[in-house]
Amino acid sequence: MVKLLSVGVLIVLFSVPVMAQEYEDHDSMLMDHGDGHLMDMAGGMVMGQNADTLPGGCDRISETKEITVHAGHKYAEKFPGRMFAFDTQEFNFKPCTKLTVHFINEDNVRHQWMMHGLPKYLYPKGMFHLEATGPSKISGTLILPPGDKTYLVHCDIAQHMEKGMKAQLKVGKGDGDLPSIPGVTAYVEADDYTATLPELAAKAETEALAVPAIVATAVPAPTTTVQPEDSVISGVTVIGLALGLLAAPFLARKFKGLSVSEVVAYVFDLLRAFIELVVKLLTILIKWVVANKNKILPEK
Ligand SMILES: [Cu+2]
Repeated sequence: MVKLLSVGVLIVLFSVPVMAQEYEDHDSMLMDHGDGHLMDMAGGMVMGQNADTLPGGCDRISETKEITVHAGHKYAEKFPGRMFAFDTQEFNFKPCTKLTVHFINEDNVRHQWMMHGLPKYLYPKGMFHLEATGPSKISGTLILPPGDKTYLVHCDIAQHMEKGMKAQLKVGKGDGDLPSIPGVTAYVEADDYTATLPELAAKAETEALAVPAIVATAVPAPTTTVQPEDSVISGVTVIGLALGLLAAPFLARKFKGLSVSEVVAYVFDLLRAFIELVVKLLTILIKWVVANKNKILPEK
């Protein structure tokens, strides 16, 4: 019993430092490479660090702010279809704010908090950029420019922005909203789940009601213009149209009142019957070819 207890105590003692080391802190290990570029050997990086140079148009630092931004898969769970996200999608600061960002990456991959559109004379490539190979924490400071502007903040690792790691930072009133900010603005390449089969069928029915007038005017056309090729094409077109017209209301009526799953089941049933027919025809064809081959072979 004493042995068991001591083992338990040992396990607890050993797991404490492990739990404490859940996040690697890059801040204490960073080496200054000059030009606001700080880096360590563990995958932590700050670019565009600027804690003292005022951007043009700023007389003084208006406010000193500190924020902590978390990044990770779990923050995307509330946004359908997204894989990664920051815990905050919109930031707002006064012009000329001295901003320190503590960036905590909670995933086991690399994430960034990358801000674009800053003045290039002060920030290399117009960027302020925190990068952390997680799970870890990294901090950086910048001074925001004057004026009302909306800045893009994202993770530049391939597909992470497209999969949701995107935010906007408004200085002053900002100058509009950026697209595809999870929970803020509409997703630009959103899938459309609104059109269901019964709705499409109903649409086809209303279109079918509108089309007969066109057919009526189209039919006499081949008789007046005596051009054989044209009349063949228009004849086929008219037959196709007529078949479509006959089929559309039939299908519309058939699908009306059915649930989506019933419609899908019906379509699959049709498909199955069609495939069975094709397979049957193919077997007949193969049998016929093989039979003919057998007949030919002895003759040689
Ligand atoms: Cu990322």
